[in-house]
Amino acid sequence: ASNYSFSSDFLFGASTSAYQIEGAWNESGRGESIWDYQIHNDPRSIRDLNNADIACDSYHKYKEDVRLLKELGAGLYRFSVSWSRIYPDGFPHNPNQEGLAYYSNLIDALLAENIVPVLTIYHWDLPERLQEFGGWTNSSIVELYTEYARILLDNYSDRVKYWVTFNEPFLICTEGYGGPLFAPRVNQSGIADYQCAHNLIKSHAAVYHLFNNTYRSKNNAKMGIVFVAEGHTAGSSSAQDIEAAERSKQFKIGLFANPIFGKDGDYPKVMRDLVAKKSAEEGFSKSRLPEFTPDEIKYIKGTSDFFGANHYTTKLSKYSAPVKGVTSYTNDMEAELSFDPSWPKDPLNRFAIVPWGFREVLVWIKNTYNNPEVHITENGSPDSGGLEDNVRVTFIGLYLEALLQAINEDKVNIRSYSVWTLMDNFSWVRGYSNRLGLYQVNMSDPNRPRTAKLSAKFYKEVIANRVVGDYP
Ligand code: GCO
Repeated sequence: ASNYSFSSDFLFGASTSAYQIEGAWNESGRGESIWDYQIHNDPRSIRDLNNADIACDSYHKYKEDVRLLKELGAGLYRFSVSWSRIYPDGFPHNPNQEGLAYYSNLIDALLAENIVPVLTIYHWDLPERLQEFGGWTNSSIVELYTEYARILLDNYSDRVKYWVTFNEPFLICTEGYGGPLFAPRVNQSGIADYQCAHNLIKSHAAVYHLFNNTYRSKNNAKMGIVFVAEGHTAGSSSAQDIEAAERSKQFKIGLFANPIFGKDGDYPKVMRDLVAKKSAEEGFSKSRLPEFTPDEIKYIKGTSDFFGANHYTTKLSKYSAPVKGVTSYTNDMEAELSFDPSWPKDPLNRFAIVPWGFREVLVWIKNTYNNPEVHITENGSPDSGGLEDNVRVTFIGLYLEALLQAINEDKVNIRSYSVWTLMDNFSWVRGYSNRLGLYQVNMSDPNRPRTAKLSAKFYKEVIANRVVGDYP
């Protein structure tokens, strides 16, 4: 237990995402997303051969979800909107009124229980039709995303206090457009296609300016963005590894955070220099990393009211010499990431449990981006889903204690903490084999019943008492 407590205005919550919980994939006018398309055409791309056609069936059971949040005493709920439930083919025409009504009803149900809605505009589920035009690698996505965000702002900015433009741009771009697993899985050779990052950052800035100019005043809301905020600690005390740890954070967090939160904006200098050098060696006529014009740098800088941090684990970062002739994001980074074998892991052996690494990366964010307002938008630990989730209780206890140290000793400006996730849901390529919920969902029961695990009871106590209770 820690001798610190959470202030009365600190918000506790839980996060989910549309594709992972809603189901009703083709009901009430929803169009096909890149994940529907991938899974329906290649079921083997999901490790347990499952799909999210029904998932937690939250499209029909959202009132029950709100009841779970109320039971926890949650102060906020972070959820995402499915673009293809609003504009079925992604293009801004014939908005789907049933889709607009679903999220309006969810927001009203939350407000009725004094739960603050945190709306994520994009959490990975691009309408498939837009991917046929290249998706995030086609610069026309900027305008399409802006029009999608506009209709959400028109409909919900009277009630939504916190807006998030994107969830984990790092995974959207380096996995979706540079890896073999995540939809849409183009560039499977790992070609570092920074075009996705370039268009995504411009999309974010365009929507922030739209929000700031036209919608913010409606109820003094805030808009931000949510990043993968994985910890990277030097694999040894050598100068090379200490530099590798900084460089890998600049590549993994800074790629998206520096243009928005950085003192001078633009991509991190270490990235611009390294990718330009490699691109020349590879025979490219110019750097694979696109350039922002001076006006774009100014337009993008400062376009966020808060820094959303998703944190699961920490890795050792060690210098890794670039391999000639390989064009990939990790090769550009010149660092290899690994878990120290002495660190404890979750029961599925997916993440190392390193609470001091959480504190370390929060201090790095504070120092690197001039002490922004920080929200912990995801933090959790996977297992195979039993009700006696003692490891998850211990994980949350340890990480909340690290959070209290970051707030009270390092003075990091952290305003909220949300567990990933409210209930067991579709964990992308891991299907339902990874369970991260505070509530168990029985996926073989058509009613998808939710049952509180030990961690829900533990978290409820933390929220009620504002201190971290004893844990196993
Ligand atoms: C999972 C992951 C979560 C989600 C979330 C990421 O569910 O398997 O651990 O982190 O992927 O959608 O933002």
